Parts: sequence; C-alpha cells; structure tokens
Amino acid sequence: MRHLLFIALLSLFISNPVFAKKEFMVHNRLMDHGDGHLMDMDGGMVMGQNKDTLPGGCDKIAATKEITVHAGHKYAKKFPGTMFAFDTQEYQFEPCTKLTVHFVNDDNIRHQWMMHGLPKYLYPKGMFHLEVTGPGKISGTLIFPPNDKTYLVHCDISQHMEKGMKGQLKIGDGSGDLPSIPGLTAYVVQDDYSNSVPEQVVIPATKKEKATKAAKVSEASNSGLSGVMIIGIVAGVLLAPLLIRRFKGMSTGEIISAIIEMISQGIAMLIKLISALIEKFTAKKVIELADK
Ligand SMILES: [Cu+2]
Repeated sequence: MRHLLFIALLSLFISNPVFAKKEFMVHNRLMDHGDGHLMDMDGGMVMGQNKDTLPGGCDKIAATKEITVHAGHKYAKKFPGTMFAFDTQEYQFEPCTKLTVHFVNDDNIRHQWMMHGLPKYLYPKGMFHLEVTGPGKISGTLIFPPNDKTYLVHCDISQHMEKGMKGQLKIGDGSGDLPSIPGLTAYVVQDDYSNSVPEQVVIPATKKEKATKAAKVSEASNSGLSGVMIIGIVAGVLLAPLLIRRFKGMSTGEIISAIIEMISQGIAMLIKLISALIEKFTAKKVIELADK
C-alpha cells in the first residue's frame, strides 16, 4: 500500500508541469503573420517588427544597434516595494537608429518588453512588442523615427508595470522623463519604508463591553421581533376562518365598518382590563398597608 502511494506521488511530481522548471527556450522559429507580427506556439511573440522601412523624415539608417534586455523578479530586489523589473530602466539612441532587441525572460512566467507611442502609419497600434512566456529569449527589430521623444517601455501583464517592470527609451534628447521609473524618477505615489512603526490602536475594555452589550441587545430585539411576527402569523391563521364566516355575504363597506367596530370593541376591552388591573394592584397595596 505504501509503495503504491509513493509511486502515485512520484508520478504526480514528475508529470505536473507546475513542479517542473521549464527549460530555457530560444524562440527563433516564429510564424510570420504579416505586418511585423510573428509568433510561435510556445509563448513567443513579436509585434511591430520593422527591419527595412525608413520612417518619414529619416534619410538613412543613422546607426545599427543591438541590445539585450533581461526581465525578471531578481532585478526588482534593489528597488524596495517592487516585484518585477528589467535589468535596465533607461535606454538612449540616436534618431533613425535601427535597433535589434534580444529580450530574455529569466522568470517562469510571462513577460513583455513593449514600446508605445510609435508612429501608427508604420507600427500597428503604435507599438513594438516582444513577449516570452517562461524562461527564454526572443529577438525583434525596429527603426526609430527622426524626432526627439521619450517612449514608455513596460510589461503589460496585469500589475507587472505597477510592480516595477517599467522603463523609458529616449530618442535624441527625448521629451522629458516619465514618472515612477524604478531608481530613476520619482514615484507618483511614494511608499514609506522608514522604520517608523504605525501607532497601534488599542480598544479600551469599556468599548469592548459596550460592543458585547449592544450585540446582546440587538440579538434580544431581533428575537423579540421574530416572536411578535410568529404570534401575528399564528393569530392570523387561527382567526382567518372565523373572520371569513363572520364576513360572509357582506359588502366591502359593511366589512370595513364591522372591522372598525371590532377594533373599537377590542380597545374598550383592553382599557377595561388595564384599569381593572391597576385597581386590583392599588387595592392590594392598601390592604397590605392596613394589615401592618
Ligand atoms: Cu511581466
């Protein structure tokens, strides 16, 4: 029995991809879908690739460059409060540069290196995009426009940019700095990592007692309400046949007047009962006093 269990666990461990570390994969057998969109079935994707069309305003390719960008959790360690990062947060190139980016994902999850704000006549959605799921490498090429501009570079997987996977790419002198680039520009919302410990809120005992008391009261009133409701329902069920018999053959006006009469009779009876009770108690008191 024990052996069987061991074999079952072992086979689960081996077969389950969650436990197995994915092997590093070079995504170089991509299918070309046109418009600079290439992808494979293993989580590799290139969007907005442009190897040969000169952007308007560029006379020629000014320079041909290659960079390797790493993406991963380990690059976030030097930036407090972040979870993911690229190994480099800022890039700078001359206008009309032809750039090939080798994007390496060092994590066991999906990451992207995505540029925004490129001219849409040349780059669909104004985007250049490299993506790798799991550890691996993918390469893509683009040609920059001639104007000085700062481009946002980020990973678009949910919360990856917010958690640090963000950078900026300047062409020429750029057009200013982007906010919240880890280690580079000020955060829009600054986290506080000073040693000050927030004051602890102590709930006084009296408050606690009050709370329990209030809870008990509300509990009691709740049960009282439901009790009244039950009495009402029972009375209704019991009285319904009697009332039906009483009101048989009557017109609506007659029924209403009969009900009013019954209510007034009931109130009169109640008043009589209460006054009788008061009389009884006060009388008893007088007698007791007389006995003493
Ligand atoms: Cu990512």
